[in-house]
Amino acid sequence: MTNKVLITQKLLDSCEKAIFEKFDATRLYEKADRDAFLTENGASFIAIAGGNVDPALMDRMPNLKMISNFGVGYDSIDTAEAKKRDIRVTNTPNVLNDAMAEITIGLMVGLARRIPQADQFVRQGKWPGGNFPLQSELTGKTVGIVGLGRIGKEIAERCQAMKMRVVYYGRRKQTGIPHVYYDKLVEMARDSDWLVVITPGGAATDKLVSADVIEALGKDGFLVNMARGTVVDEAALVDALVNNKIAGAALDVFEKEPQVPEALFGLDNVVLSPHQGSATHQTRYAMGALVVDNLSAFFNGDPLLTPVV
Ligand code: 8YV
Repeated sequence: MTNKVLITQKLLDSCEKAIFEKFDATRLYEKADRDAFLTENGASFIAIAGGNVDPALMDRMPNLKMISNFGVGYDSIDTAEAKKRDIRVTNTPNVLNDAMAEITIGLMVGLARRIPQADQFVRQGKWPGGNFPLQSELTGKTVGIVGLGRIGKEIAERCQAMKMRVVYYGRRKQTGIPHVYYDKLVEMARDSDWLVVITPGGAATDKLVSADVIEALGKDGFLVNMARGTVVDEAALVDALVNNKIAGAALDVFEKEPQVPEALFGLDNVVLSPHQGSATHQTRYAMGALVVDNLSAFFNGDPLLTPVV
C-alpha cells in the first residue's frame, strides 16, 4: 500500500511539515482546479488529513481508507457515510480540554466584568470623567453546562473554582457526577444564570438552544457558545440580544464562520471571539501531533489512537 495523503484544509505548519516528511502528501486546498485534480488523481490517495469530507469527495477517492481530522469536532465529516464505506475516522480529543476550558472562563469573566468595554473606557480617556459602571460577577451564580463531556467537565471544574453552582444537561444522566442533571434544556435554562454550550455540532444538536431555551434563560441570563454555531438558533439569539431579552452572550463560534451577524457588532452586551477555543501554540501543536500519529498508526497497521469510526 502506498502512503499517499491528501490534505483538505490548511493545517498547522508543524503538522503539515510532519505529514510531508512522513508520507507522500499533497495539498488539495492549494489546487486551483480541485475537480480536475481529483478526476486525475483522486483514486491514488489512501488517507485524508483534515476535515470537510462529504460523500461527493469520498466518491472521487475510491481507495480512501482513513480520515485524520484536525479537531475534536468532526461535524464537517460525514461519519455515517465513512462507516458504510469502511473508511476509518480519527479526531483530536483531550489535548485541547484545558485550552478550551481556560478561554471559556476568560470569556465569562470578560462578559460579566465587561473587560473589553473597560479597556476601551481607559484608552479613550474617559476615566477622569467618572468611574466605569459597576458590573456583575460569577460568584454564587448557577451555570448550566450543555454537554458535560471531556471539555464540559474541565469547564465545570473551573466554574466551581469561581464559586459557581454547576448543573448540566445532556442526553443522559451520568453516573458519579455530583452536579444536578436536567433532562429538559428549557428547564435548566430557566434555573440557570449562565448557560455554557459545549456539546458536539452536527444534525443531532442543530438549534438545540432554541428560541424557547433562550427565552427561558431570561433577561438576567448569559449565554456562552464554545461548541458550534449550529447548536444555537442564531437568529433567535441575535433577536434576544438586540431586544435585551437576555443579559448578554460570549460567542466563540457562529453559524457561517468567518461571517458574523453584523447586528452583533454594535451591541454592548456581547463579547465576540473568532473561533479560538483551542488556538494556543501548545494545544494546536499537540492536536497536529495527534493527526500525524493517527496517520502513522494507520499506515503501520497499528490500532488508531483516537478513532471515532
Ligand atoms: C479548531 C475545533 O478550531 O477541535 C475542534 O473541534 O473547533 C477547534 O479546535 C478546528 O478544529 C481547527 O480547524
